[in-house]
Amino acid sequence: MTDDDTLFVVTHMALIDVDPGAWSLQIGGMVGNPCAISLDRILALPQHDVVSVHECAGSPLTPKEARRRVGNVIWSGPRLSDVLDLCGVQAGSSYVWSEGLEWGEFAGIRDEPFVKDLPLEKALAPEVLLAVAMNGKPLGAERGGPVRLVVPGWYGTNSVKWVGKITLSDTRAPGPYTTRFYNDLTPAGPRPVWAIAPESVMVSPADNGLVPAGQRPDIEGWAWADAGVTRVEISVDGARKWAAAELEARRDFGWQRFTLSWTPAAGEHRLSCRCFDAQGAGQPAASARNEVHSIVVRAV
Ligand SMILES: Nc1nc2c(c(=O)[nH]1)N[C@H]1C(S)=C(S)[C@@H](COP(=O)(O)O)O[C@H]1N2
Ligand SMILES: [Mo]
Repeated sequence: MTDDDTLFVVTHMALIDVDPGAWSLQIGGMVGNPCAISLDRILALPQHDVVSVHECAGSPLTPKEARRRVGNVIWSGPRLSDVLDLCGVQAGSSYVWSEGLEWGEFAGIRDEPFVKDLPLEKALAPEVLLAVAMNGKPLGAERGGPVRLVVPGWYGTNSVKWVGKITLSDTRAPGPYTTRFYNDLTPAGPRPVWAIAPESVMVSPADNGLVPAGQRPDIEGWAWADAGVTRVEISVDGARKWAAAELEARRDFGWQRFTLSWTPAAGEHRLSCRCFDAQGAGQPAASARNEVHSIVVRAV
């Protein structure tokens, strides 16, 4: 699990400090009963814990760059579906828009709130929370408190901090963060940056680190994917031969530890790892946010 202190903090426009006493969540659009929900009502609903990997998809201006800002945390709060039930979702609605309370400028765009959207099916999934706590502590201001959306299994950009407004709609949200940014170009057309693609990173040994020659140091790391990871492979010869690593089971939507022992000869070695998810999808070799991770180590 990743500490709040070591987890990355990202915002496009501004960090804000929201007064919990003054906060309320406006829910409108295609609902039977538009309403404002206070923090007390959020806290009175059944609370759930979900372990989840939390990963930034990287800058929307350079979407193919691997940034690997990632951690693994426990979110707590009521299910978004329980909160939406208070307002009665109308038949025919198919997207849930969520909006942050902050204002500012990003990439030359001004006067546009941070609005994201989720297909209704994902929004109603049991893992999607209006989180009030992370790692057992109330959400701090930088983390998006008092209440933020969390969408386990999907990139961090979908987990709207300082959420103040939720709108049910039969279309995707029209703002820059859903239309202009956060759409990957694929042969089949633009694809929203939603579910996390398979990814793996080695954390030990360290890149450019030293390992003892002739002994059996473990190669260790983390692998994750929205669909769950079923196989991790490691190469110790510059991505020519691959061996299957040992892989731990997933807890909720968390990342999974992998390990492999090897006996390096003295000299320099290029190590790479790659993983495959439950649907057989793997990682691109290059030019992708989830490209194969490689490191160089020297055995002495
Ligand atoms: N209101 C709001 N929510 C937001 C953002 C933002 O700019 N404004 N950035 C998103 C992005 S891109 C990421 S990666 C995560 C980062 O969450 P963290 O700072 O808690 O790690 O918040 C998401 N939620
Ligand atoms: Mo992000």
